[in-house]
Formats: sequence, C-alpha cells, structure tokens
Amino acid sequence: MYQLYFNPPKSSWSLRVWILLKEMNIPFESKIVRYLDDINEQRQQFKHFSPTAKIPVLYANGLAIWDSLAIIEFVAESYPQVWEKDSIARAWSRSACAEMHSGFKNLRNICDFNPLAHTPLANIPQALEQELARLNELLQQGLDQFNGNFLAGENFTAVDAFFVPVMLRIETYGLHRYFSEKVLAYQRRMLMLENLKVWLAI
Ligand SMILES: N[C@@H](CCC(=O)N[C@@H](CS)C(=O)NCC(=O)O)C(=O)O
Repeated sequence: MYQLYFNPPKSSWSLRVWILLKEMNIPFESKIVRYLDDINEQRQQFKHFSPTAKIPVLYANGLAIWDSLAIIEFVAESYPQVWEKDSIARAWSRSACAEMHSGFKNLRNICDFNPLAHTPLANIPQALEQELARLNELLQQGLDQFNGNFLAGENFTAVDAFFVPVMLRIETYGLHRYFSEKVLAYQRRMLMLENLKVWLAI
C-alpha cells in the first residue's frame, strides 16, 4: 500500500495529492508530519523521509516519489481514472496542472495558504489581479469546453485536485469578485466536498 507523508491542513501541495487519493478511493497509509518553528531543524527531520525535505512524498514499495505532479503521474499509471479519459480533456488537464505547478507565484506568495483563517485582502496588487484574471479564464475554459460539474468533464480528476487549494484561497482571502458566476458555482461545489471537510478537521 502507498504511504503518504503530509501535513494537514497547512500544506497546500499535500492537499492536492491527498484529496485526489481520497476522492478516487485509492488506499494509502497516512504519515502525518508537522512543521517546526525552527525551519533548519524541520528540514533535518524531513530529510529522513523526503529527498528535498519537502512534502508531499509518496512511498511505493519502499521507493520515495516526491513532488505533487510526479506523484500524481505515478499513481495514474496504476489508476488511469486520475486523468479524464478523453485525450483532449487529458491534455488540457495536464496543461492546467503544469500552469498551476509552475505559475501563479503572486497568488501563492501574497495569499499564503492558511485555510482556517479568514483574512480578506484590502489591497490587491496589479500583478495579483492579472493572475486572478488568468485563473478565472482557465477555470471558465475547462467548465465551458468539457461541459461538466468538474474542470475536465463529469468526473473529479487530478486537475480538480490541483485547484482545490485555490478554491480555499478565494474563500479565505475574499477574492470572489474576480470570478464569474459559473466559476464561483464550481468553487462552492469543491468547498462542499466531504473529504475537504475531513482535511480541514484533521
Ligand atoms: N513542487 C513541490 C512543492 C512542495 C513544497 O513546497 N512543499 C511545502 C509544503 S506545501 C514544503 O514542504 N515546504 C517546506 C520547506 O520549504 O522546507 C510539489 O509540488 O510537491
């Protein structure tokens, strides 16, 4: 069975992998690890199970797989339902995940992931505004093009998992005005996921 190292509810990268495994009913053993005030001490401890001293890390047959995107691709080899079946939807999903993985830096830096806090932003810098506009465009495109309740169609897949932390940020930082009605309806559906409620309560 897989083993997943993660830190709920604080670690947004862990949340992506965790919620995907949960929504797909893929069995795994939970290895909860906690951040320490002393980052050097934390990195020393995390280094025992993570090559980068970061989380998430998935173990399969004693082998560490690190980085959320690599973990998801590895799991997809055994559970193809991780990605949508249609090849265009799959390619779109991979592009969207890659964009999230390497982009939206202002959103990540300015809106630190703190899913239990409610701290609406008074000032939104232009660089963040531009990212929010792009995010709305991306989410709207998935919902329009694949015409389902989820980003790539009728099923929850990896691309939804990748954007769950952003759905929480919209809520906690009060960013609703940057998104269309359709995207906000999707955001509400994601926030209603039972597994997300579990994550917030671990
Ligand atoms: N690109 C990595 C990012 C992993 C990452 O930055 N994880 C954060 C937690 S959300 C972490 O472990 N930070 C600890 C550190 O920077 O030492 C991924 O996708 O998994």
